[in-house]
Amino acid sequence: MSTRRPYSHGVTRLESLGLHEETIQAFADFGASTELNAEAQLGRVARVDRGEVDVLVEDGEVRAVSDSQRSQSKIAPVTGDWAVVAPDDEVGLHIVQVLPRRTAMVRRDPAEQVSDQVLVANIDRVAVVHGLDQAANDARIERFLVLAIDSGAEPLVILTKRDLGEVSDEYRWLDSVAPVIVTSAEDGTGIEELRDAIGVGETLVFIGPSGVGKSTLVNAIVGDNVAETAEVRSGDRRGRHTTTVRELIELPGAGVVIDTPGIRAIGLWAADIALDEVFADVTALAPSCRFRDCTHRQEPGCAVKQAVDAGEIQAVRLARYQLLWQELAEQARDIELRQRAPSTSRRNKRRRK
Ligand SMILES: Nc1nc2c(ncn2[C@@H]2O[C@H](COP(=O)(O)OP(=O)(O)O)[C@@H](O)[C@H]2O)c(=O)[nH]1
Ligand SMILES: [Mg+2]
Ligand SMILES: [Zn+2]
Repeated sequence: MSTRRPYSHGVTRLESLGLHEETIQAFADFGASTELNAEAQLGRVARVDRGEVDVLVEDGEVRAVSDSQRSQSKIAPVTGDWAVVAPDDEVGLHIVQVLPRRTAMVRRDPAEQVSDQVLVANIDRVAVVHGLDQAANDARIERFLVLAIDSGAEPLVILTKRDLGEVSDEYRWLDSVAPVIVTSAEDGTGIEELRDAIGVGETLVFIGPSGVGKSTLVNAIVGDNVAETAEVRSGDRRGRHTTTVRELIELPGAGVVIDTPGIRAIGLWAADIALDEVFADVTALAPSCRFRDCTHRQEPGCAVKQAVDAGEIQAVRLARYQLLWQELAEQARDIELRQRAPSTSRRNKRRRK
């Protein structure tokens, strides 16, 4: 393998797809440590469909087999991953290696209390999408924001469907946590602003429940430039209305956006620091509580309780913070229990609860 080959031409494409120096280095290091097929090349995973993966490479898109299932020790690729693809006699084009992730959005595995699941990788911005046609759902937005910040990417909130609803005072708290963009696909409000938020080579992922307008935003961002639209559409065999997989879409000359299917249940995973950031109004007061380990429930001398009594913090917001905090604390305890009893099958342990 030559580590240079993939960059000899088409370098701008991989760069606009978000290729960073550290990934180039990781690819070179991997090539130096392994005997690789001369055809091996670097690419970015656009979508994963069971064992098959679509990978954007320097001059197009290839479909490769992910053999992480055959080999348990291998990291399974997710959308946004940088991976080494190469042909082999047995399975054809396949994913040889997933390169280290710069950032990753991780949730608790919905099927397992004590393991995690990477949703997307190498993202720069996570846009939490909420529709203004729906009632404000602070609990959901807070949870998604914790997930967003925990990924290592910059959070962003997008309030869609401005034509169908007002941006009431209920949304004001968001301003202290993340930038907010208000959009309407109906009249084009905020689309330019959103497009400007995606720098060259940057990756933005949309998250939120189904129906809030994530795919519509993707189309609006891409559709403004007819040539880009044609190019993106030609590589897109699926309709956009039913987003079933996490899908990476190229904005030629700009960056990439990742559309996701609606995520309803999202368990947090070891996201304590991000939690404190989303609830900075609460956590900033904690050092003033009399007890260092104050839970802000019944303790005397609790500065947070005082702020609630004074009307500075809503009691419901404190309650939501405590709920998420408890979720993470229970998870940490479960993980510790599992580590102490390594012989117990994870599944059995889960069932017994
Ligand atoms: N009125 C209005 N409808 C919108 C807007 N954005 C999306 N929609 C509609 O909301 C529905 C769901 O949009 P979609 O993009 O599929 O949502 P997703 O599930 O989050 O990807 C579709 O019928 C869209 O036409 C908007 O800004 N205004
Ligand atoms: Mg969609
Ligand atoms: Zn307290």
